[in-house]
This record gives sequence, structure tokens and C-alpha cells, in this order.
Amino acid sequence: MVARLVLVLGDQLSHDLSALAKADRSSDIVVMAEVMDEARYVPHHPKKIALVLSAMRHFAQTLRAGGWQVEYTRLDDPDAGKSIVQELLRRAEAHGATEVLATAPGEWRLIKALEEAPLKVTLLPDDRFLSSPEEFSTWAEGRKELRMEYFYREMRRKTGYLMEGGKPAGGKWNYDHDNRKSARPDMLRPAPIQFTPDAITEEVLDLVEARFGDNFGRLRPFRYAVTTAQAKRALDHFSQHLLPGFGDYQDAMLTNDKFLYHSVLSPYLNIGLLNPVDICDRIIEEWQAGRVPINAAEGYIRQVIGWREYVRGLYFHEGPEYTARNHLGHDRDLPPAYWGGKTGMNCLAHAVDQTRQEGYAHHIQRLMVTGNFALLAGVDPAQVHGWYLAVYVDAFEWVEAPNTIGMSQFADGGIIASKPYVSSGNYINKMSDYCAGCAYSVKEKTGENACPFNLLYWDFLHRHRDRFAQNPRMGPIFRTWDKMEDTRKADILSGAARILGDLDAGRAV
Ligand code: FAD
Ligand code: DLZ
Ligand code: SF4
Repeated sequence: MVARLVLVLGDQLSHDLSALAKADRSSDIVVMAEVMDEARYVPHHPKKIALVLSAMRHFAQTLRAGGWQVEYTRLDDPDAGKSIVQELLRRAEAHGATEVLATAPGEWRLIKALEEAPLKVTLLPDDRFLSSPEEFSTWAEGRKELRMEYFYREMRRKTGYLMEGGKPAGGKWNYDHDNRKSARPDMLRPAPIQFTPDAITEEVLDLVEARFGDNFGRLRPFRYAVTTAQAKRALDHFSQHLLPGFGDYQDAMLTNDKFLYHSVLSPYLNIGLLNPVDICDRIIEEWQAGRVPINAAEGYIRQVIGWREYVRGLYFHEGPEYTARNHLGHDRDLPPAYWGGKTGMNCLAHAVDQTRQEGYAHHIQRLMVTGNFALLAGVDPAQVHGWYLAVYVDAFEWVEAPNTIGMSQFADGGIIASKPYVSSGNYINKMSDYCAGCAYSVKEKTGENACPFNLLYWDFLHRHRDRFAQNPRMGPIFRTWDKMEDTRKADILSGAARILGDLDAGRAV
């Protein structure tokens, strides 16, 4: 019998993967490959490369223990091909195979590469999600607006999560209104669970240090889970200790607390160590036992069955050109501060430094600090997209691109966001303790010392007035601007021009 290859990618580490479910353990050969093309399509954070490679090696071990024949290529293997397709060709030749079974990758780039490979490749749907791209497209058809909230309600009905007799539990679909408390420093607040690297991970860490030590990001200490068993412990820990506070403090930011009540489960979900059903079942169990309030349970379920499924559906619905969109025509270079260069802006410095250390920042740091500043400053969305795809451990294009191009940079022209996520320094000051330690003053609206967000916010609105003045949610903001004294407006615009000029000249802001 001619051997068949079964491809398992670095973010497909699930034992119920469709390609494995369809394969024959007694005759098919699993191919897993650490390759340079995947390790450098963006300058990934070293912790992200370490997570993927270590989890791949552990996964291969469990496959072998389960009776699979696995051909595994290490990055330092002298025979290793540069790309996934080269590795498939090499293994196909060695085994006389012509057919490959694979689960569809989560990125157009790799889908195209597999479709064009000179082998018979069968791509199976990735069913580790609660909805399929086809279901999303059916839902999207004929709608004027593709708002997440309505997609989410369909998902609640479909899954039955937090539903009581066909109605939303507690009477409301969405408890976001209760989830905007700012947080205080608290030494006793529990932190996410950490894992000590085993021998496999240590070996990977040495490899990553040698090959990718110059990439932005600190490799050690490395404390991420690399197996399903560890990821399940992380889920248990989150559900028991952190979930009850998740809702209330979802939008809060604190200098000395990188994680607050966030779960830090996205890396495990996105590489397949956890699946959304396990997570949601666990959240519901805690809520039904009365250990978790409805606003926390609903807030968390919404992120997983709502946002996560919605952005994936949208990524595939919008097609491969989505990442190149630039609706606002922004073209400024990403400031060096995003790669650790000097800045007087404490919030930005803090979000970037935390990103460098952990490969992690929570949603509001990504959206309202780094994303907000890039949007206000008119940075080229393709560069912003490249940055987010590189620096976060959980970054895979299907989830990162809609969040960056759509939600954060409004570069898709408003498919995801009904208005741009922009704010002045006020919002950051309300939700964080960053402003107290800043070189700028959040209270000052004009002048050298004024918070750059305060200046750039009005400048952005002024620049894009034609696009946004008619937006019903933005009308009142323009009326506030219109009522300002002309001299004040001129001071704001000249202050913003000074900041943008500094950015263009490569001077630290
Ligand atoms: P929690 O706050 O604990 O949330 C629970 C889970 O919900 C997350 O683990 C995640 O799986 C899911 N989730 C929450 N929000 C979103 C969202 N907007 N889209 C999709 N899933 C969501 N998320 C990624 O997984 N990968 C990315 O590359 C990524 N890039 C982003 C880029 C930008 C500019 C922005 C604004 C957001 C991005 N997000 C991304 C979404 C979100 O910030 C992260 O999912 C979240 O911060 C992960 O941390 P957590 O596990 O502690 O999340
Ligand atoms: C992110 C990543 C990295 C760093 N390295 C590998 C690798 O060596 N081999 C592999 O199969 N996958 C890797 N990945 C994950 C892929 O980039 C990911 O599967 C695609 O981007 C599709 O989402
Ligand atoms: Fe950020 Fe402005 Fe506050 Fe400084 S003053 S931390 S720049 S919001």
C-alpha cells in the first residue's frame, strides 16, 4: 500500500484534529516540521517560537506513544527544508507517497502554498471551532452591517450557552456595561499559573536563543504551558481564582500587574492545546455552581464564542487581500518606540515593555494604548499588522489581522468597528495608573507638556472629518470640537503637528 502523509502544523496540536481523525494510524505517516519559513515570516517574539516548537515536540511524543508513525524535522536538522511544502516533498519522496491529508491552515499564505504544492493535498475543514467559515458567510449574506453582537446572539442560540428557555440567562445578552471598573494595586490578587520548563523545553530554549536571540522579546524566564495537560491546569487555575473578577476589571490596566483577571489562555487555544468547548463548559460549570457572577461568565463566553469565532469567520469571508486594506490612507512608519525605542509616554513604554518581557498584553492595552496611538498617529496599517503578528505569543493571522486591520486601525473601513477606537488620554487615565508616572500631563490639553493622545485625538478627527462627521455616534464629538475657541483649536493642531513632525524625524515622543 502506498503511504499517505498527514500534515500537522505548529498551531494544530489537537488530538481530535480533522486530519488525524480521517487518517489511518496503522499506515499513514504524520509529518511535523520545524522550518525557517515559518519561524521568520515575521520576526516572532522568541517566546512565541519557543512555545510553538516545544509544544510541537511534546505533541509528537504523545502521537508516537499513541501508535502513530511520526516524521519530525527539527530546525537544526541539516536536511531540513526551508518550508512546509519542501518538507512534505522530502518526506513524500522518502516514503514513496503522493497524497497528503491536512487540516486547512489558519492563514491564506499557507493555504495557497499547500494548494499549489506538486502533490495531491486534501484540505479538510478545521472543526476546532464552534462555527465554520461557511456558516459565517451565510450569516453575512445580505446584511448591511456585520456587527459582532448579532453574530454572538446567534452563537448563544446555537450553543445554548447561558440560555434559559430560549432567552438569555439573567435577561440580558450583554453585561459589558458592568465591566468597566478601574482596578487598584493588590498584592494578594492571584496571578496566572506558571510552568517550569522540562528538558524538551530547555533544549528548545537553547535553540531559540542561538537562532533568534536578536528578535525583539525576552526569551527567559519561559513559563508557558506546552502540553494539553498543563494548559488544562491553566484553565482550572483561571476558572477557580481569576474568573470571578474577570468581568468587573476587564478593561482595567495597572503598572504592576500585567495580567489582572485575564486568562492568558489564547496561546493554548490558538495552537490547539485547548478547545473552545472545554473552556466554555468549564465557565458554565462555575457559573451554575454560583461561584461566578453572570457579568463575568457572560463577558468571558462572549469573547470566546462571540469575538473569537466572529473574527475567524470574517478573516476567511473577506479573503486574502484583507491584510492590505488601508481605508484611511495612513502611511507613517511605525515609531521605534514599538520596538523598545525611547518614549516619554508612560502608557506606551509600559505596554511595549510588558510585550517584550511576556509576549503578552491584554486586550485594552493592545486596543487602547498601542493600537490607539498608531491609529491617531496615522501609521501604515500593514506595519501595525506586522508588529502585532510578530510580538504576541498568541498571534496567528486569522485572529490577529481582523483585530488589527479591522477593530484597531479601522483600515477595513468599518466592517468590524462602527466607529474608530480612538480616545484622548482621559480614557487611559480613567482605566489605569499609568499617567501618574508619565513625562506628559494628561490634564494638559495644549502645549509641550500635553499628553500626545489629547493632541492627536482632535487632530485625527479634524483630518478625517469628512469620513466621520456624519457617523451618528461621533456627531457629538465634532460638535464639541466646533464649539472650541479658534485659538485653542490652532494650539491643538500645531501641537499635534509638532508631535507628528517629531515622529517623522525619528525623534522620540
Ligand atoms: P482574555 O481577556 O482572558 O479573553 C478570553 C479569551 O477570549 C482569549 O483567550 C481569546 O481567545 C478570546 N478573545 C478575547 N478577545 C478577543 C478578540 N478580540 N478576538 C479574538 N479572540 C478574543 N487575540 C489573539 O488570540 N491573537 C492575536 O494575535 C490577537 N491580536 C490582537 C491585536 C489587536 C490590535 C487587538 C486589539 C486584539 C488582539 N487580540 C488577539 C484579541 C485579544 O486582545 C486577545 O485575545 C487577548 O488579549 C488574549 O489574552 P487572554 O487570553 O488573557 O484573554
Ligand atoms: C508560528 C510557527 C512557527 C514559529 N514555527 C512553525 C514551524 O516551524 N512549523 C510549523 O508547522 N508551524 C510553525 N508555526 C505555526 C505556523 O506559522 C502556522 O501554522 C501558520 O501561520 C498557520 O496559522
Ligand atoms: Fe499615556 Fe498620556 Fe497618560 Fe502619559 S499622560 S501615560 S501619554 S495617557
